[in-house]
This record gives sequence, C-alpha cells and structure tokens, in this order.
Amino acid sequence: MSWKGVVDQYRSRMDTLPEGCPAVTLLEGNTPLIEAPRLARELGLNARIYLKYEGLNPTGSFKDRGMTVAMTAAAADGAKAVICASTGNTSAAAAAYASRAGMKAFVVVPDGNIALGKLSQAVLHGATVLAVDGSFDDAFRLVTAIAEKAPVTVVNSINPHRLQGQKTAAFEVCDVLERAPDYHFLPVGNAGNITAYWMGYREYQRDGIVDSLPKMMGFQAAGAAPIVNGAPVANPETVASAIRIGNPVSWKKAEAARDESGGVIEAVTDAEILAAYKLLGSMEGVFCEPASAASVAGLRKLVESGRIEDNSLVVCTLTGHGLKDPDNAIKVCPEPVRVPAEVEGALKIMGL
Ligand code: AN7
Repeated sequence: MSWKGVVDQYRSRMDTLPEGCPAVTLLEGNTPLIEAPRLARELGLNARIYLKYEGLNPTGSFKDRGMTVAMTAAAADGAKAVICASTGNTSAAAAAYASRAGMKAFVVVPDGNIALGKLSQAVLHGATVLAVDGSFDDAFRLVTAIAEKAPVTVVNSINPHRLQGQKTAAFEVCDVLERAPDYHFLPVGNAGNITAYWMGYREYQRDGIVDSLPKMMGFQAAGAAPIVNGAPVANPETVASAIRIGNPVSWKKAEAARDESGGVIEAVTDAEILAAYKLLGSMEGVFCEPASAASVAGLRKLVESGRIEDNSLVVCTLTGHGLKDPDNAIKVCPEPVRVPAEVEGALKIMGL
C-alpha cells in the first residue's frame, strides 16, 4: 500500500484535527531509519545505533510533519494566510505547504542568519520573506504581535497541530523497530521536537503498542543553550544556525520530557557538532545539516563519559538535510585537488 502522508497515515491519532478535513500534504514522513554500525564502532559503543533521517522529508527537514497538520487545520478553518518566525526550516516548510493549500505565507527570519538552501525554498515557494535585524527570538516576538492585529494563522510550534504532526516520527521509529529505543538523541532549538517525540512514545506505550519508553536526550549548541544554563540567552551564537535560539517556546515541556523519561538536556560545542557532522558524512554516507549533528555529538560525549549502557538500542534523529547548508560542508572540508587532464599527472597526484 502506498504511503499517504502523516495526517492520513495516523489520522486516528491526530488529536487536534477536526474530523474528515482533507489533508494538505506532500506525502511527508516514512523516512528511513538507517543502522549505523561503523559509527557505533568509531564511538566504541557496543550497541545498535539508528539514524532517523528526517532530511528525506519533502522540504528536507522534520518540519514537514508538523506543517502538514498545521496547514490542514488552517485550511479547514478557512485561513487565507499563515505566518511563522524561523531559523530556516520552518519557513521552508510553511512556504511549501502554504503554496499547496493556496494560502499566502509570511516568514520572518533573522537577517543574514539562515542557510541559503532554506531561504531559496521560502522564496521559490512564493512566501514573503521578512528579514529582521535580530535573532529568532526577536522574529518570534514580532510574529505573535502581528498575529494579534491581523488575520494570519501562526504556524510556529505554539500552534498545537505542529506537535501532533511531529509526534509521528516516534510512531515510525517504533513501527520499524517493533519496540521503543532505550535512548533517543535529538538536537534542541525551540524544543518542540523533543516534546513531540516524547508525546508520541508515551501515546504508543499508553495504547500497549510498545512496553517501554526511551530516555529523551536533548542537545543544545553551547552558544545557544538556555535550557542547560537555566536562563534565556540574549545573543545566541552557533555554527548550527537552525538551533540558534535563546528562549525556546517549548522550554518547560522539554524539561518535562527530560525529567519524566530520565533523560538529559546538555550542550555540545560547535567543534563537537562539526566533528559529528563530518563523521556522519564520511563514515555512514549520511549528509545532515550541522544542527542535526548535535544529536550524534551528544551521543559521542555521553559514550566517552561512560553514560550509555552496553547493548542498548539508540536512535539519533538527523533533523535536516545537509544540502540545506552546503556552504558549511565546503568550509570545513578540504578543497578539490587540481589535476592536469592527463592520466600520468593525475595518477601521481592521486598517489596511485
Ligand atoms: C535542522 O526552523 O526552529 O527543538 O525555525 O531546523 O523542535 O526547535 C528549526 C529547528 C533541529 C530544533 N534541527 O528543533 C525553525 C526552527 C533542525 C532545525 C531543530 C531545528 P526544535
């Protein structure tokens, strides 16, 4: 049977959607859960590691899962326009799904701080891109203020439909593994995704589909780690622009997910993020964007400090595709080697 997209695939679990409304979908979800044995060996971990590769969603990130539900609800409600603040991926998803629904999209982004791939998606899909001189947090404040005065539906994750969609990734993990993992590693920015996964896992356990729950392991970038520091960060800074957020909307819910699951929310440095980013690409053939690699950077850190039990089942979500932000890859990897267009000369340089 062909995949129907997350709304119709999990319609009976979409707690917030009005009954029977037609889905606004790009057939998102059903992303691969890729085993990573070389990574496990490299980390020195005697455990099974799986990568939930969310970069293979239609717009290249996990945001499509929430956006299909938010846009389905907005369309059912007769909305004509949507708005969001974004570090990039939410804006790409909002723009794409709005165009599909025949709605206008306004996306508010921190000027100069979103990856080019994401900006190109927003403009190509016809959104009006508003660039603010400030951080994501400033953009988000502007969005909520605009929505109080004008007929636009906010599709940031304060919109409860978003988390309903995003929880389906946890369902898919369990559907494939036929159990819940022991640990689930995620990058944390606005903290919606860790909240949504926890919601999904608990729902499957409540309904007897799985009989255990994972520890939720969230990782912020060290320069944008308000939850870890216990205070908002006024000027967040990190190479992982997707999670450059100083005051997460789902802060309290993420702490609840951490505490109820017996997990952690900790920080990883930009150097640790980039090392994990390169490792995933060079050892497992999986290209994710820097923010996504925070999950694997976190795993590595915990393995190194002996905090992951042997023989565990570990899942790391890779939230966005590496092609969103190719500049970063070019910056951190060696340049192409110039060779003459002639065999002997080329072989010499190749060392063969
Ligand atoms: C690749 O697009 O917040 O903790 O505005 O794009 O649920 O916020 C993006 C977040 C991780 C963090 N990885 O997830 C936005 C935005 C990637 C992301 C996160 C984001 P949350």
